[in-house]
Amino acid sequence: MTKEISYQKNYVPLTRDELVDRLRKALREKRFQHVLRVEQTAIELAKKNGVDVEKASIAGLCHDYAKQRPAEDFIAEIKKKGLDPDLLNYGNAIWHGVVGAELVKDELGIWDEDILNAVRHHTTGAPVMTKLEQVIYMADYIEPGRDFAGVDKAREITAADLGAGVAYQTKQTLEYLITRAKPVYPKTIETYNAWVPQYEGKID
Ligand code: DGI
Ligand code: FE
Ligand code: FE
Repeated sequence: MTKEISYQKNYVPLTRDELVDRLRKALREKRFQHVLRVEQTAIELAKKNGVDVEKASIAGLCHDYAKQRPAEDFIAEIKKKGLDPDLLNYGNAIWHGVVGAELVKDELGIWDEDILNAVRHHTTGAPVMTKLEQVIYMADYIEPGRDFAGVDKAREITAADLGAGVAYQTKQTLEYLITRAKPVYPKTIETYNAWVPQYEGKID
């Protein structure tokens, strides 16, 4: 059942309906539907893990806000905010979260650092993540529209232990990138070292 919550805490200067409209305008239909599913999955995981449901809704809706922006928007934002120039060596896969969070701040008026970090880290994870960041990282991976090999295992592990879910996704993603000879963003490796070895034997 879809849960629509009414925002009470001023994390965003918009109602939920207005925020949903902004996402609908920023994204193609398929991506917009993914964002709505991530929101619902994030709300469920938030309730289970003692995370603020309002933050989970906002971060779930906003996590891919910048996904369909042209490269020049990200490059301009990297320069404007003085972000790490190494970012210029990557592309949309990394930019839409790390740089996308800056666009969420500038354009949607969201200043809460926990929400912004959840957007920032939703693709790569981070060595230290709040419960909200873990919830968004996992909701993006296991929302009901996902159907890759291993997603049911990811759902089971995450239902039992949110942190183990983080470790499972991080290991799978690194394997996927290496198998395809893709560049690995340094933060992804830091996430791997911080999360995966401590779950050795429990996530395979
Ligand atoms: O935006 P979504 O498709 O909903 O999901 P996402 O933000 O988790 O992006 C997943 C993509 O990002 C997937 O194709 C793998 C890629 N990715 C994750 N970590 C890295 C990465 N790509 C590169 N090049 N380097 C990484 O470290
Ligand atoms: Fe994403
Ligand atoms: Fe996503």
